[in-house]
Amino acid sequence: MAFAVSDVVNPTVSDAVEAAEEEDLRPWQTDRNRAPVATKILVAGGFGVGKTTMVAAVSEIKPLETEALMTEASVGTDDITATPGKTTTTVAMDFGRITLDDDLVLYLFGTPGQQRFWFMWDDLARGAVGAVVLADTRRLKDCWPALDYFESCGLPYVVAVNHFDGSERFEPEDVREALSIPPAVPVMIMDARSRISVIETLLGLVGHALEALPE
Ligand SMILES: Nc1nc2c(ncn2[C@@H]2O[C@H](COP(=O)(O)OP(=O)(O)OP(=O)(O)O)[C@@H](O)[C@H]2O)c(=O)[nH]1
Ligand SMILES: [Mg+2]
Repeated sequence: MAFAVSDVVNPTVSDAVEAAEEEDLRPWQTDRNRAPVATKILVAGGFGVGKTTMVAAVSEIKPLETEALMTEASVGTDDITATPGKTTTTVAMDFGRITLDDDLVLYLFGTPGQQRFWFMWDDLARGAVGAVVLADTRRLKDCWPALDYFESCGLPYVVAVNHFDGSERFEPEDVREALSIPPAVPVMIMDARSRISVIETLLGLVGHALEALPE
């Protein structure tokens, strides 16, 4: 019996410890003299390009994910040939947070990839300082709607090329040319699964957004 109880209790305790470790308080949360700059960043791009993966890879809090299982109803609508292992999709948004330096806090909002949820973009974009548009070189045109959207609303953005295993590698300048991305917009290679790689992209976006600010 005791054995059975410890079986149940142990995972709960370790889960709590893990959660506490994950959600360690940052200096800006404990020091009243600090006034961190809080910024909202969007993570956008086509269906299954790695938006949820990117937010989860970098978030210092347990990310909010709104994943729903994909059913047969999505066959013919959502193309999973490039990501055959994909069984879920984001139906509202992803949410995560990262403290970049002690006084710069980024709140990351991942958009839903399926076209039928694009009506949410206006709400998600409100108040954002910039966006990361993820691109998969096997399906570059999937990121056109996101590029058009940020171009038309004037929100600073960077393009992050998320190379999937087995896909052909391209240089950032090749992707820029293929997508006709303006010279001022940074194009970077990123691995959405790697925290360091995602942080590099976010730093690039913050720098680009600061440059875009009026003097
Ligand atoms: N090999 C590889 N797989 C990746 C990479 N990024 C994401 N994946 C996988 O690709 C699949 C899709 O990733 P998601 O993060 O769910 O993509 P998403 O853009 O959030 O998808 P939607 O919300 O449905 O539009 C998952 O199975 C990930 O594990 C990557 O850089 N390399
Ligand atoms: Mg997602």
